[in-house]
Amino acid sequence: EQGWPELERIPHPPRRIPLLGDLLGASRHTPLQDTLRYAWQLGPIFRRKAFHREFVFVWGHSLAADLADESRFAKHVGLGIANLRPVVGDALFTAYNHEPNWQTAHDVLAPGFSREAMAAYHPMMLDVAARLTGHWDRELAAGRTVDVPGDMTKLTLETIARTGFGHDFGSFERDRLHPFVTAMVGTLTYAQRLNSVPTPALLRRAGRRNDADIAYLHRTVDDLVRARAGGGGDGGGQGDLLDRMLDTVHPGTGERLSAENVRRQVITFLVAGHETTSGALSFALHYLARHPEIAARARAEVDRVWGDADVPGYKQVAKLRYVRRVLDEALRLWPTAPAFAREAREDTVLAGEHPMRRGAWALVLTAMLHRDPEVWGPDADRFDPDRFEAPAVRARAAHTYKPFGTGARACIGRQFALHEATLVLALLLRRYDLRPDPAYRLRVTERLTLMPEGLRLGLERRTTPR
Ligand code: MNH
Repeated sequence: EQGWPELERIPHPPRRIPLLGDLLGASRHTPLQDTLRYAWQLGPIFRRKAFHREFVFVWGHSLAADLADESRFAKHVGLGIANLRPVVGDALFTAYNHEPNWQTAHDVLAPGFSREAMAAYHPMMLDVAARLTGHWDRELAAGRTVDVPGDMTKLTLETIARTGFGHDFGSFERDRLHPFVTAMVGTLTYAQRLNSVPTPALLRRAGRRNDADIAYLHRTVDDLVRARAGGGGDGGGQGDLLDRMLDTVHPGTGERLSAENVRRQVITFLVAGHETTSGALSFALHYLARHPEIAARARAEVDRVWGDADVPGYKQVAKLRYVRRVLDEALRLWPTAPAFAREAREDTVLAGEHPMRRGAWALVLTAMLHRDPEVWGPDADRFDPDRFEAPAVRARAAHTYKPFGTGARACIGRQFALHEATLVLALLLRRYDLRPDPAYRLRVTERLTLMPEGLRLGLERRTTPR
């Protein structure tokens, strides 16, 4: 039972192989990019079969807009997300819509993403950014190029750990990844692999390593919580995410988050709060290095808005409209969370054409929606931040740009990510000229998120005008 009574009307790839369905021949390392190739061939809605299950994919803008209708559709927790539940259970990202802890945690944490909270995080974000530029200055002095995705991942992990939980992983002071990151990436990779095998039994060894990874994540977070509860931790007492979770009693229900739920939320924020932002920064830096004229425009804006200030104030970040558009455009071409799933709340008809039963679901392929030629034109593959100038945005149909998902379950960290990434891009543009490796061709790796593989940039310290 697929929940799509007229499934046979939805196009599918020509080659249908028993058991493995359409997945045979697809690389297990790039499932998203394989699906994107099918999308071009098969059109705005299509299906693929794997292990006797049909998966429906949607990317046409009118279909995607209909799925954004919150009265008829909601987030679907399935596939990769459901596989994360052994790690993070009913925390924000992985909660089923009906689980009470979603609303409780959402209400407790929402003020942690308010404008006031963001202003309080701003100086901490500057501190972490200074560790990045310190590292880049040293690489530059040693005549080395920099590892963009690696360093952006260190930056964003340190930022969320510091602002959220007053914790310091010391990422810039180590040669290798912090074991927490290794364990986190391990569980993410395992979750993705679960999607490409018919039964977890085939991954028994990897499953044991996964159990060890999860145990390590739990231990680390429990230490962090204990330190805070004991009054320690260098971010304690200033209303960060951890304080809120430990202290807040929900005003409506009188509920408090359990210790187990807090653990799940901390892991969720450490994961959700860094990979995606790191990818967004990395893609943006790739395009800035490739388009010197765009980098020059962005830098001119930074110089104009920041003036002589050595470091920008909180309000000077939101004024960087063009830098922000560079980021928007990077997230259009490579939305680092490249898809999200929607399910029917009741029996309904998708876009007046495809009947769906209650609970039937589809994946919205954001990465394709963002290149729909009917919305973005025949040059949709071209990097052009001007697409996000206000008149162009106003002229565009609603629900055509969804890097942060949609509806009640959209990204709670959106403003956080945009503030952090805009700030860091601006600091880097102000400090360095970016020199791309002319031989580099963009290759995109997939874990649960997208990242430009092997991207290294040369740097020159900028001398003029400051
Ligand atoms: Mn984030 C949900 C993308 C940064 C914390 N995030 C989502 C969703 C998308 C998304 C898409 C919706 C997924 C779905 O519908 O299943 N998030 C991003 C991107 C960036 C990002 C592209 C950076 C760029 N996210 C962040 C940051 C944080 C964060 C930073 C935390 C500080 N995101 C979350 C959480 C959720 C989420 C928590 C789940 C929200 C909910 O379901 O209530």
